[in-house]
Amino acid sequence: MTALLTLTVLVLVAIAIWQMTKIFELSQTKTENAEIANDSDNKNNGYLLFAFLIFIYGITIFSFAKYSKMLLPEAASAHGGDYDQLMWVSFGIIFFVQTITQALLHYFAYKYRGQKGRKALFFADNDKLEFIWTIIPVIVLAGLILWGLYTWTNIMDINEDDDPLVVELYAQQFNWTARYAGDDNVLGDANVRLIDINNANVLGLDESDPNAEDDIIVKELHLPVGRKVNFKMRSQDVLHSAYMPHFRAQMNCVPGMITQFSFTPTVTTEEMRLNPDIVDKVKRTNALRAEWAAEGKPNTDPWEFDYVLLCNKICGKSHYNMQMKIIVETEEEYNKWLAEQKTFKETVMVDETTDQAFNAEDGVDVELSETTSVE
Ligand SMILES: [Cu+2]
Repeated sequence: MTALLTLTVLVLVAIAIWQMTKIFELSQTKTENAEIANDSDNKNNGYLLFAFLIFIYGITIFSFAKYSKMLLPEAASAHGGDYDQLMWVSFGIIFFVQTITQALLHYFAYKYRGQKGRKALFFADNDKLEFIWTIIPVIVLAGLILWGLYTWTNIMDINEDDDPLVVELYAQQFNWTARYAGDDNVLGDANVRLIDINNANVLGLDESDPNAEDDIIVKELHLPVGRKVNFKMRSQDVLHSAYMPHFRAQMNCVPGMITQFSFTPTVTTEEMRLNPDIVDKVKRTNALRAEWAAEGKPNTDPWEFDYVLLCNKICGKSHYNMQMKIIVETEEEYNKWLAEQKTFKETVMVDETTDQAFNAEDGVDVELSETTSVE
């Protein structure tokens, strides 16, 4: 009720101001119509265009100075360099063209502003001009598109050559699970209908498929540096997207089908932690966290850099926190870690009558309780 009254009062005040303005205008004795822009109005608008141009350039320089540090560090995958190069060349061309066209656009709008007695020139066409402004974008765009297609084909070349590591990324609201193909490097069949939470078969592996026996299910992704990884993505519920920004990799996870992406990690986690951009970012983040800790805010433990797998499709209320840690390490470290993990056979198929067989240490049990508690 109060809101309605306030609104009514505001509307009445607005009407009163409008009426008073009208009366004021009518009371003025003037020779020319105030509704039509005169030379002085046009000139002012012309100068305002220059002011707007300065604003555009200013905000561009400001953004570069303030936010460049937010950009990702150098790519940590074999194809990442090509991807970045394509993006930076596209950015460069857009930046160059936009800087020049904005200046011309605003300058000409000022130069040919309305002036008493000035008439527009009728200009039918100019073949030469039209040819120039058609052929330049055609050549530039065709070049970018061809280069983009070539890069895309190279990146999306998923094959079984070079003995790739086969890893499944399984998405569900709101967490990730990874599955290694084991000694045979072949993932066992899986189906969402075979999921048996009570028996810890969280990914719905087909227990009758011999390929599933040596599969290893984990909540932390370890990758050996320099070895190609073929990812096979599945989703349990809605559209998710497996996004690994440091590796310049992203692929949608679609319920009912398997999507794929492949890349070779080239920089270990330890090496990336020494990258100047990362060192700087960690320093800035931890300075901020120290400030928050002083104010008694939660979640202020010092942060250490890690690669992450994020979800990049808004998939529900906890989408923002749907992530999994990725650790890139040497072949030896990777093999050592893998040897410590239990296979599907060891965790689920050994004794189907008890939940005790399930290894509580690898964290999948935590994931189970989350799965059942999420609405
Ligand atoms: Cu998601």
